[in-house]
Amino acid sequence: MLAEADSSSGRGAFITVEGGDGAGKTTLAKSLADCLGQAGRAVRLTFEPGGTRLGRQLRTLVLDPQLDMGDWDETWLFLAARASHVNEVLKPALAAGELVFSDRYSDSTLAYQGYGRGLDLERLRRLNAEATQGLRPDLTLLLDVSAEIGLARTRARSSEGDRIGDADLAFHRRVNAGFRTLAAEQRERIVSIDASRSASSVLTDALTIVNDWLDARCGDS
Ligand code: Z5A
Repeated sequence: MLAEADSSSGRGAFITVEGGDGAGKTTLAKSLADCLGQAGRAVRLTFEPGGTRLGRQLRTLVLDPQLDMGDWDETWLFLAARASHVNEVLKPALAAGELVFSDRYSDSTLAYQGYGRGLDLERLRRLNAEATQGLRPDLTLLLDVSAEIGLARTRARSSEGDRIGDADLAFHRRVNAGFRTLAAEQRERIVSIDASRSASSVLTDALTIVNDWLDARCGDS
């Protein structure tokens, strides 16, 4: 089995933003990248599935509501998108010393395919480690909001559904509970933020967490 490693072997820092549908990840990741970029840091904003050309094609397939697929088929598509993301975007950006924000990464597979679909968590962890070549986030911001609030936000934004977003409420509740379990298990890496509040309150908290983390990391080196 591949050993998991954080990005500290490179010069950059790898921060992921996770949470259920409509938690506000994309909104937050963009704002964080803007704020820290304006503060003079070399920042890279990327996302899954879809941070590469292959990833965007796989995203279209995996979210297509007209396409039936098994739970493991779905999983392999997310893992293939992740493998290309690691090779083409994440590793080069971290090697160049960038501060990388990824809107979703490997915790999403544990939450959605593991806790949501009920697939074997240990197998998913092993496959994640292979697809990522052991690249773990240094810090993860978990946007915690109820499935009801999250889905109401995404449905207010668009009536167009997708294969995973359209799953029933019980599925989305399991996903959110799964994210909370992951956060409780890995307090050193995953920090939860109450995302039921305004986007500006969420951003303020996230900036404090990230800046404190960056300062502490700087002090350690
Ligand atoms: N998936 C998976 O199953 N396994 C995996 O391994 C991976 C992913 C990587 C696509 O991801 C799907 O793939 C996703 C999980 C699954 N499930 N679905 N569907 P995605 O990230 O592209 O999809 P998403 O989570 O549904 O993204 P989203 O709908 O765009 O949600 P978001 O990024 O968390 O929220 P947002 O776009 O920032 O905001 C949504 C709306 O709420 C928008 O109108 C905002 O203006 C508004 N908003 C944002 N923040 C707030 C606050 N704080 N208050 C009020 N309104 C807000």
